[in-house]
Amino acid sequence: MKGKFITVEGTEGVGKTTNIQCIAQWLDERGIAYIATREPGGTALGEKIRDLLLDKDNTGMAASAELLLMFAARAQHLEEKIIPALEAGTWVLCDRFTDATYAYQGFGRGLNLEHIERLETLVQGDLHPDFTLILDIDPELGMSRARTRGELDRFESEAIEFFHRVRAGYRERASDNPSRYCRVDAAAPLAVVQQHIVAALNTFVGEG
Ligand code: T5A
Repeated sequence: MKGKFITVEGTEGVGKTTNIQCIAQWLDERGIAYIATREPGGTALGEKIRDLLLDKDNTGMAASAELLLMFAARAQHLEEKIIPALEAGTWVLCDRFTDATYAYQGFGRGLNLEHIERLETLVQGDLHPDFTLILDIDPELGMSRARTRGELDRFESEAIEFFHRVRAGYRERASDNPSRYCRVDAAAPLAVVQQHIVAALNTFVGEG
């Protein structure tokens, strides 16, 4: 792929949306062409699937149905948006990707990680992000930030123990593959968080 694929991950209210703006600015300053997108979502079909996934009326959704919907949205996203952009040399900046599936459906819901790996191979082949920023925060603090934005969605309505498992999943993935992941303490003041993010990006492109 000619473009680079950057993903941003973390538990609820960790500051992904806020810090994606910082990464977008870093790309703009270098004149790098990019698209910003998100999962679940990113395409018309994917956004409809997102609505189903986040709708808290869907309380009875089976964990395996949730997993398959995540990958259905991802398959569309890859074919319609991500792969064409990367092939054209455009960078892709994505708010969540498959690490979220391992963390939420694998570690959070307790689904078999090998099953997730098989779906990942089926849907992505050997395409993986080049750089993944994991914003790490105590879920209690993240949820207190998320609550300030209003009504909670189906995931945000989970018990706090769920998010502790999700966080542990992200940490494990980051420590297993330090060359792809950068874990940043997202409880720090925003300016400090963004200094770390810029330093990590500079290192990623060999400017650090
Ligand atoms: N999901 C997703 C899965 O289960 N499996 C999958 O495979 C995928 C792809 C939707 C849900 O889907 C699940 C996970 C999610 O539950 P989402 O909408 O991306 O995904 O998830 P949210 O975590 O809900 O995203 P949000 O946009 O709601 O939260 P953000 O973007 O992390 O947080 P943000 O930037 O809005 O910040 C929250 C507040 O904190 C402040 C901000 O100003 C804002 O008010 N803030 C800070 N305050 C102080 N200090 C800092 N350092 C701060 N950083 C931010």
